[in-house]
Amino acid sequence: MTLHDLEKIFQAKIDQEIKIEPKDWMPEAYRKTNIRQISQHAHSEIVGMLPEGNWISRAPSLKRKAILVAKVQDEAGHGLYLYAAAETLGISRDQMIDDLHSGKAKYSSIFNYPTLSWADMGAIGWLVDGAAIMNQVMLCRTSYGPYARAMVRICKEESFHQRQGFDALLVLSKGSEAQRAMCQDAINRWWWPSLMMFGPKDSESTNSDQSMKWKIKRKTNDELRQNFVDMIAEQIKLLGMTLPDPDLKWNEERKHYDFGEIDWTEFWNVVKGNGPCNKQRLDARRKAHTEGQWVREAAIAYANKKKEKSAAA
Ligand code: BYC
Repeated sequence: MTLHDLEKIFQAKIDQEIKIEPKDWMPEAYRKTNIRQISQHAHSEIVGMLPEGNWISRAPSLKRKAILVAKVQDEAGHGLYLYAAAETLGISRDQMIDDLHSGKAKYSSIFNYPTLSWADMGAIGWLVDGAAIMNQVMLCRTSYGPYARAMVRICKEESFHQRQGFDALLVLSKGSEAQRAMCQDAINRWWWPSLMMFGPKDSESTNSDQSMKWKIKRKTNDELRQNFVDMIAEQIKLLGMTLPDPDLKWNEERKHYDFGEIDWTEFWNVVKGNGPCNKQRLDARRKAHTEGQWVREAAIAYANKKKEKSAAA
């Protein structure tokens, strides 16, 4: 069979909604783009633990602390499912971690912003997890089987994350003047970076066309961003707060909200490593990896001992 035939069979499978599994033939570029996206997604989950981890010791009540600990642990779990899904494509966990630490692999721009107040925990849950779910619901139907299956479980947990974020903000929005101001300030700071999570405009998105043909992505960056704006523009009314965009307005003709221009210079600056917290985030990941070396060594030694014991029995 020629390469052309194999590619035709592969695309026919995708068109018939048959999932691609690890041992199936796939074009090298399909393998590569899945490794790129899934590993970047895994890195985002792990780096995403840092801004929220910052507030665990300062949560305002036992209840909020328990919720936040559970959420941050969930993010670690998501990272693990996703690293495992990427490993089925033939890349090792070590390689992926090295690529993150060396700055070769990207992770979501959103996690390079600081968490300045307790209200940021609410804004992250509501806006950041809200944006993440919008994108991830579509990924439950992505064409690569292991990625799609990982996403189903992740999405269930993300809905809880978004809900707890909205709930935290709702309480603040009904509180004192200072609490309301803190809530509005967090929304103001997280709104535009949340819109950037969906990636560059479709006209600038280098991977979208091919990823849509392969059904890795099912909706474009701009489509998902618009869906997110439409959802949040309604939900904010329940909080009695505002979004920091004077151009946000319902467009009766389009049946969507119009919104202002994103600062793309800021987006690319953060993606290229020059955001407010890029250095701090990578330093924290590298430090955790170095300090966890003994745990990995101990786990390997224990596994070897167990293997020797069962071989001797
Ligand atoms: N940040 O061609 P494009 C979470 C890069 S974590 C940084 O449109 P694509 C959570 C892009 O990689 C949720 N880089 O790319 C965790 C590409 O560069 P390369 C994270 C970005 O892949 C803890 C270039 O720009 N979600 O939920 O077709 C606590 C051109 O872009 C960004 C995922 O990772 C960005 N925002 O589409 C709370 C979802 N955007 O790689 C919450 C999985 C773009 O060619 N990923 N770039 O060098 C995706 O769905 C897609 O990769 C994207 C981008 C929609 C993000």
